[in-house]
Amino acid sequence: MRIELVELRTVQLPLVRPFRTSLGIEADKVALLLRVVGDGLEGWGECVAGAVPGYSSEYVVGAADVVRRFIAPGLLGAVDVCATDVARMFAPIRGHRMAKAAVELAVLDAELRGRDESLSRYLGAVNDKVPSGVSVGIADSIPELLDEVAGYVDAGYIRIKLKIEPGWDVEPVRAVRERFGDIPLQVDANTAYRLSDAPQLGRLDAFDLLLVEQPLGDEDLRQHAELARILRTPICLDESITSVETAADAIALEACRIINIKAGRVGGYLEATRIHDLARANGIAVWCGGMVETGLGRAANIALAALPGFTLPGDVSGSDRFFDEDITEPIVMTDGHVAVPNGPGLGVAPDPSALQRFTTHTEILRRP
Ligand code: OSB
Ligand code: MG
Repeated sequence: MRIELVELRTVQLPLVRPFRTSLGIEADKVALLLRVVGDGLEGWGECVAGAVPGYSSEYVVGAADVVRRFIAPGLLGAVDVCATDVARMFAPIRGHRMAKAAVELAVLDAELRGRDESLSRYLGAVNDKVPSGVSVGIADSIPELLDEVAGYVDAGYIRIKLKIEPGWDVEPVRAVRERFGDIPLQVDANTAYRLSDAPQLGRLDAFDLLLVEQPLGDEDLRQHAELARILRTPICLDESITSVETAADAIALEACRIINIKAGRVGGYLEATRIHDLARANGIAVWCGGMVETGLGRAANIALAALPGFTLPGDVSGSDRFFDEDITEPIVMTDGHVAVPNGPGLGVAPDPSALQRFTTHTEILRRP
């Protein structure tokens, strides 16, 4: 398509409850949304960078700056842009995968709408609904955690993920196991441990967890491989997997048995499918991670999670897990599953009134 306009829009949505991880606590979701317009088509993308560079080095204002200065001029100056060209076009810009992923998604959404094809079909989805897991933040006390988990179990979520950190690991896991029995359960440390914590992490082996996600630092592939030889619980990597190349290294080093795929973290949905294919060919299970996306990114994640290698439930919860009101029609979880959107492109679009109410900043860039 010939892109005439790029819109950068920042939204801020209150969370139904603060979300606390080993990285910090957030009461609102701040997201950068991108809109591209051209050839009579419109496409939307959501950038998963957070308000602060905690989960990764990217953050909302930085991502907006990269798009404004280095990506939008390329998009607006090109005769024709195809989603499959976006990664190559902007490869000279190092890193900034979350910003690039959002751009690629917006272009892809527009293109797919133009030919009336859904993102799920384009990516190779084989399921029309996917099992819904939920990520549960660090609580102030065990009783409060159990109340929150009870709400999700009653709502029908079929897998629970507990955020952990040193001082909040064995006891919450034990309490959830005692109260809820053998539900599918896993934990996520967001890099909070060191290899020298292996004995403490080893105490989690008693609880038959599906996996322990990213216990060590994002650059500690070799140390994860060492930890994997000590633990019985399978290691899943999140932050460490930033590309198909790092996925290949992690697999070769036996640093993980499972990969959490987040399209934003790896530079886009196209790279995400390549990691899916590589993992599948190597007998590595994958599941779809989440970044507290609005309905836009959430719909795209559900499409990805419908690919055949996604054999574990993802962090693909209903919109109401995080938001009283979403900027799109809400993603609804029923009977432990979310439906894979089948409309053209993302299959959802922002509601103009909700979008307006949650917008904190808008910037429009046009073809010179
Ligand atoms: O590590 O998976 C993570 C949210 C923000 C940043 C990192 C992570 C998360 C989650 C939430 O666990 C998953 C979701 O969106 O449901
Ligand atoms: Mg994680």
